[in-house]
Amino acid sequence: MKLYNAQLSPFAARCRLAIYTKGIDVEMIDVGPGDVPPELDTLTPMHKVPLLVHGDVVVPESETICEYLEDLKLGTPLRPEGAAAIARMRLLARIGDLYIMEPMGNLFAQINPQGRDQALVDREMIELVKGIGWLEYYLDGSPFAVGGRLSLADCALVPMLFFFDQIGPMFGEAAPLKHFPAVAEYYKGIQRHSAAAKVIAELDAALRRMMGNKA
Ligand SMILES: N[C@@H](CCC(=O)N[C@@H](CS)C(=O)NCC(=O)O)C(=O)O
Repeated sequence: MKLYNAQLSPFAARCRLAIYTKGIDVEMIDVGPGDVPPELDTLTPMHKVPLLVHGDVVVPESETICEYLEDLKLGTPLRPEGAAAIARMRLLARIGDLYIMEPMGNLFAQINPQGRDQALVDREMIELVKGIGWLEYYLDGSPFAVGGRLSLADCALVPMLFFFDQIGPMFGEAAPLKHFPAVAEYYKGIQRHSAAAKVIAELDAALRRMMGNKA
């Protein structure tokens, strides 16, 4: 099995967290900016990472990849028990995908203060804060998003919260998580999980490389 991966991509990081926690053997093919393996475009017209290739099966989209790995029943299961807990897991991941990653992606494009569109930043910040506020409602400060162990909800949320924590200061908010105590408590707790800590360290290194390259 191979994963076309980018170390800085929150979507690829979500899949890496699932893969590391499951303890399964997946070859990582790193795709850098301007360094896209030519076969990628023959595998999908979507031109995005992550992309999983498993024999003849080609799976784009981080959530679909994570659910596919679950359905293969390899390694540690990452779905909680019971319909209600599974619905909660999917809801949290969906809040992240639809209402957090969307404004965060738009803000990420505005990191450079030169040429920044402040009206766009103000608009997207309102949306981002709204999305994190919904997480605040649904999280209870436990170290795992749902139940007593890591699930696909954590795989989705950990990379997002890493970026939320990091980009706040770039837009004048030194400690953005302090406004969301349950989310802050959760994010602190989940970092005691070794695979989550590993993915956060990888994102941190990749972000520093990117910022260093820009400087
Ligand atoms: N919804 C997709 C988003 C994937 C995505 O946007 N990946 C970015 C990297 S963070 C990408 O490959 N962008 C290249 C492009 O859109 O051409 C997922 O969940 O996997």
